Amino acid sequence: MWFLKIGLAVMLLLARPVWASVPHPWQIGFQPAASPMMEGIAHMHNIVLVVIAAIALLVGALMAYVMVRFRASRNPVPTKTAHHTLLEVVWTVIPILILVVIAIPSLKLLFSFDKDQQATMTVKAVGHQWYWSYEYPEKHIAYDSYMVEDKDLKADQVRLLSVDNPIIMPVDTTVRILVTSQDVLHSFAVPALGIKKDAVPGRLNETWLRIGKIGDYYGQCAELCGVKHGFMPIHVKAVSQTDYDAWIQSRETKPKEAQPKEEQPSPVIHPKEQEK
Ligand SMILES: [Cu+2]
Repeated sequence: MWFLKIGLAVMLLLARPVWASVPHPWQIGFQPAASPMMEGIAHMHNIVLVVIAAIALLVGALMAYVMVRFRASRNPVPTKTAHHTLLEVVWTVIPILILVVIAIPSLKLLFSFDKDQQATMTVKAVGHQWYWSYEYPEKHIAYDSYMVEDKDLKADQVRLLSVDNPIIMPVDTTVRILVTSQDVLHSFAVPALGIKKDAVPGRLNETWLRIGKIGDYYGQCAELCGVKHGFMPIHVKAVSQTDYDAWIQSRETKPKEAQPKEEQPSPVIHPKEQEK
């Protein structure tokens, strides 16, 4: 069993204490899934991959057969057949059935990304040219999040992906995510969490998130939004509930000026009063 021991030792060496979801050189495939949504996407991807591989093999084999079997030297007098009703019905109906089989789990997955009524907290992400700002409406916390420049990069930070103020989220908690923009179209995308939601000025898009393991998850703006589009990364820091509570407390004890001002409700004018 020596090979098992070596295998285990290699795995332990490669294992990192904290999960960091970043792209790697020569990576193929997705970043490891860290949310139910991304697990669903990876699963769907695997199903479709099998289907398309089978179709490509079948069509490739048929083409090869036709090219060899009906080549000019082997088949000098070609048949004049132009229609074959049964064959035409079969090659129309089978692809439709395949599409229906793909569409059912695909739509189910798509609908599951929508609102989650069981969300216990809310985080709002607002896109700006060119940074993100985050709000925790229930806790009256709001702050901006800028990319760390190359010259300021610390050893544990990732170039073009680390930010000064990440989003802090507790693990195993269903979080409602609201996404909007203050200027142009942006898109809030974090691959390992399976999230990509357009940030549209004047519109509030909603989705949800439930992170399974503690770690750092990186994403980027996924909608071409101007010259610094590639320099407004997203860093989601998933922490334990205790660490999250401690972070909330540390934010709440900050001086009042640092917190966003409560918006003054605009006076409501009754339509009848307006007519007078
Ligand atoms: Cu953007």
